[in-house]
Amino acid sequence: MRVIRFSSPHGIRIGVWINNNVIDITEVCGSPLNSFLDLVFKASQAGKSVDEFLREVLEQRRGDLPTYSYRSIEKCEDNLRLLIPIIPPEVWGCGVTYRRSREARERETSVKGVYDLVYEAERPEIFFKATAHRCVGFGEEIGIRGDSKRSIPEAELTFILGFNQEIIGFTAGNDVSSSDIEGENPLYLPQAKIFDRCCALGPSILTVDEAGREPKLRVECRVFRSGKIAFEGSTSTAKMKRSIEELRYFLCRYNPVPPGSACLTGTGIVPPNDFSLRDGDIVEITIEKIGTLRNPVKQL
Ligand code: DO4
Ligand code: MG
Repeated sequence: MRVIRFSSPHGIRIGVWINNNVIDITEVCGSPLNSFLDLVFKASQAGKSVDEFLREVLEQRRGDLPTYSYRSIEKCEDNLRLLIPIIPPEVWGCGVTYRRSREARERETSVKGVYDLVYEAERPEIFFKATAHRCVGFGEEIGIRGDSKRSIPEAELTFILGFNQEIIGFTAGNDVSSSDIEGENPLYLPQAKIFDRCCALGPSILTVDEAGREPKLRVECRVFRSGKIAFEGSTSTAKMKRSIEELRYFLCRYNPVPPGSACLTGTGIVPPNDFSLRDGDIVEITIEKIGTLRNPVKQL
């Protein structure tokens, strides 16, 4: 199933998104559900998977639960607003997991060979990407650095970790990056990756029950400038060199990543070298079954 976090005149809500309907499940279990992690916890207390738990709740209570149209939440109608689907204590990123990313980065870097090496190595590239207060949700501005000449969106399938470092769901992530800073020297990677509003997540969390552990999903990225498409590209997670489990394993090895953390799995879509995001652009990332994450760009 697909779960969203949104606000309504009643406060912050958790909803199940089915077709164009969002069913508010915040009040279905004794104490209110505050987050997707809460839902995972309540389901496990009941000895059920999240989808089993939700199916049971919907069978028993669907008629009495407030229901909204997803479009009205997306458009912020009636005091409704889509929120980041989880507040991640940590966000990590994986790199060079697609051939396209390796080739584009090898072309742009001043230090030849590092991307070729990591693409072939047993150990993947995994880097620290963001904390919750650097992340934004649907409709919020993503940042591009004022000291970068080439900022790009990176559309990435993103997994969310549960209480035991297991994957509990997937969302879409935008690993907004300053590719000229990264290209100048790979040691500048933290500055190319971590800054104000450097990561967008959303719009929903697709449960692992529905997605499976190794989902093969179409990923699309579009950038709109003055109403026209300035860049578009697509890929499929089937083209990823590494498995999701391999990335999760290396991320969590000797590393106590806290529950609710997110990990972006790398991009298979890289805009051409003469493209840079600009203030006022709109970036849309669509991942099959997860939905479309849309964010305006703000030059920092
Ligand atoms: O190697 C630098 C970052 C790579 C990355 O972010 C990606 O491949 O998505
Ligand atoms: Mg990336």
